[in-house]
Amino acid sequence: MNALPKDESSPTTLDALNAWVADVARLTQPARIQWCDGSDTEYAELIAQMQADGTLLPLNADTHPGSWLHRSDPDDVARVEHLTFVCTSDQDDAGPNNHWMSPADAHAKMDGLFEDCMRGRTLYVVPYCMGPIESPLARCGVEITDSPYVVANMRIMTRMGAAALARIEREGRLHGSGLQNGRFVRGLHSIGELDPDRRFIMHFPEELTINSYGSGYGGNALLGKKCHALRIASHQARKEGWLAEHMLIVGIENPQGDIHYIAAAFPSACGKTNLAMLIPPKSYREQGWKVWTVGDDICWMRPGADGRLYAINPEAGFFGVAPGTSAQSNPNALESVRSNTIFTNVGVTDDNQPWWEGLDDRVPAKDWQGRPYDKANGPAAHPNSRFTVSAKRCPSYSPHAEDPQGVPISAIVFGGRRASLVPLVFEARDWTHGVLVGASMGSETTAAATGAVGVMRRDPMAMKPFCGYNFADYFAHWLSFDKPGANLPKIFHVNWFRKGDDGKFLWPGFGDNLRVIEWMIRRVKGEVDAIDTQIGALPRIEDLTLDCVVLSEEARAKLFGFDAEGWRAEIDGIADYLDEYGDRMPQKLKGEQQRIAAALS
Ligand code: GTP
Ligand code: SPV
Ligand code: MN
Repeated sequence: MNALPKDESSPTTLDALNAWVADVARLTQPARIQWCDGSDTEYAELIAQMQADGTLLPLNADTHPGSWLHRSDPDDVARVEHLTFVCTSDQDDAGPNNHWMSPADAHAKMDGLFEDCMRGRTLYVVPYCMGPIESPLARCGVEITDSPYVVANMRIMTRMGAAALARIEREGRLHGSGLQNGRFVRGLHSIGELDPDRRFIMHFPEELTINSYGSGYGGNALLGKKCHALRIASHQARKEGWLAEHMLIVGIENPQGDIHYIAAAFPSACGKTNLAMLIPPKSYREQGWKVWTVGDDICWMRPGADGRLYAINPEAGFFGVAPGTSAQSNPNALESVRSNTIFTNVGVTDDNQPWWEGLDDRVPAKDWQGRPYDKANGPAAHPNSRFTVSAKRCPSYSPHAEDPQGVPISAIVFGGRRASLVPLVFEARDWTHGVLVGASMGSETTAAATGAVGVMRRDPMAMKPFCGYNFADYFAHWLSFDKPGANLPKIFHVNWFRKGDDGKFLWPGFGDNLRVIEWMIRRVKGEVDAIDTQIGALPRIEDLTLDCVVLSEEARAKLFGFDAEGWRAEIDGIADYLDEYGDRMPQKLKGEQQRIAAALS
C-alpha cells in the first residue's frame, strides 16, 4: 500500500476522525478526498457530476423540478439479509436471529475487499447526525463512501455536513475517545464492483463500526439508516436504557385539538410510510381530525421524567416504496415527491415523468432498466423502487418532529401481513403480554429484501433483519421497561392485510385505518369497553366508526372474530419459536406464552 499525502482539506482538528480517514485512505487509495459540508453548492455539484456521468437522469423539469432518476445495477435493488452480519466477540451475543462472523475474520475479509477499492475514485467523508442536531436523543456518525449517489441520499435522509461535524467534535472533546457516548459511529462503504458475490454488510457493535461493500442500495449503503439507526443503535440502546425500533411515529389530532402520538412497527413494505402520512376519511376531516407525520421508518424512544416514552425520528427524509403510492392511497407522499426527489428504479412516461404500478392508468414508455416498456418483461417499476425526499416536503410533517425531547407515545402498534387468522385489531392486556405480541409477530416477506416474496416468517417487532443483538436479550430489554414509576403506552396488534376466500383484502386500509386508530385512542383514554378474549381485547364492531365502509358478512367475521383453534396452533408455534433461543429467552415471556396456551386449551 502506498502512503497518501496528508489530507490538507480536512476541516476538523478532531484527531480520532482525521486518523481514521487517513487509515481508510491508505487502505482504499482514492484519487482524492472530499469532506462534505452539506451545503447547497456541494449538493448541486454532486448532482451535476452524476448527471454528466449518467448516474442520474433528469426527469421532466416542468412536472418534477429538481428531481432525478437513478437506475441501479439490476442485481442491486434491495437489502441482502443473507449477506448482512453482526460481528460480536461472542456469537451468542448476536443470537440465532443474526448471521455472525468473528470480528477478526470479518475485518480480514472486509479489509481484503476494501484494499485499493477506491483507486481513481473520490473518497467522500460524510458527517451526519441521526435526530435533531440539538436533541439529547440524537447520535452521530461519519460515513466514508465512494458513491456520490450515497452522499446525495444521505444529505436528504440525515442531518449531514457542518452542523453534524460540529456536534461530533463537541462530543469527541467532551468525552475523549474512550467513552462510547462521545464516539461517533464509523461507517465505511464502497460500491466495489456491485458484484453480488463480493457483497457484505458487516456490523461491529462493540466497535461502533459498520463495513459495507458491493452494493449501492438504500439499506445496504445509506449507513445512517438500518445499519446505524437500528443495528448499531439497538445495541447501544440496550446498554443505555432506550429503544431503537423499526417504527413510524404519527400524531393523531382529534377535533378537540388533543394529539396522541402512536409508534407502529410493521415489517418492510407493510405500511409504515402510508400510516405515517394518512389522510383521514372525509367525515373525519369534516369533524376536524388531523394527522401529523413525525417519522415513517425508525423511532428512537426513551422514558422521560414523567415515566412516559418519548420518541424522536432519527431521520430527516423518507426512503419510501414507490409502487402503490397514488392520489388515493397516499396523497401526502405524492405531494412530497413532486419536486426535489431522487427516484430509484421507477419507470418513466413518454414525457419523462416518473411512473410506477398503482400510480395511475397511464402506460409507461420505459421500464426501470430503461427498456421500452413491455408487459412481458414484468412491471415497469421495480417492486422495491423507491423515492428519497426530505421530510420537510411532506404536507403533514409535524411541527413537533424536530422537538429535541421527542414526542410522548400513547400507543405502540405491532402488525404484519397476515392473509389469514389474525383479526383487524386487538389490544394486549398489559406490557408483558404486549411484548409477547410483538415477539410473536409474523409477516409475509416482501420485495424490500432479496429472496422469495410472500413467505410467512416470524419477524418480532419488525426487527428480524435489524436487531443488532440476540433477540432473547432484546425481549428482556423490552420487558425491563415495566418498572415502578413507568407510565407505558398501551400495546395493540393490527392486520390490514387479512384476505377473504376470493384472495382480496377484506379491509379497505390506508385512510380508513384511522377508524381503527380512533378506537385505540378511545381505549387509551378509557372511553370504550372491549371484548376480552384469550388473545387480547377485541373491539365490538359497533364501537368502530364505520359509516360508509361496507363490510361483507365474511369480512365482519374474519376482521372482528377470533378462531380459537387456529390460535391454539399459532400459540404452539410461538412456543417453538421462543425455544429456539434456549435458556437465554426470558422466563417471563415463556410464562406469558404458557398462560395464553393454557387459556386457549
Ligand atoms: P419500508 O420502507 O420498506 O420499511 O416499508 P413501509 O412499511 O413504509 O411500507 P409502505 O407504507 O411503503 O407500504 C408498502 C406497500 O403496502 C405499498 O404497496 C402500499 O400500497 C401497501 N399498503 C400500505 N398500507 C396499506 C393498507 O392499509 N392496506 C393495504 N392493502 N395495503 C397497504
Ligand atoms: C426497509 O427495507 O425496511 C426499508 C428500506 O425501509 S431500506 O432502507 O433498504 O432498509
Ligand atoms: Mn423500513
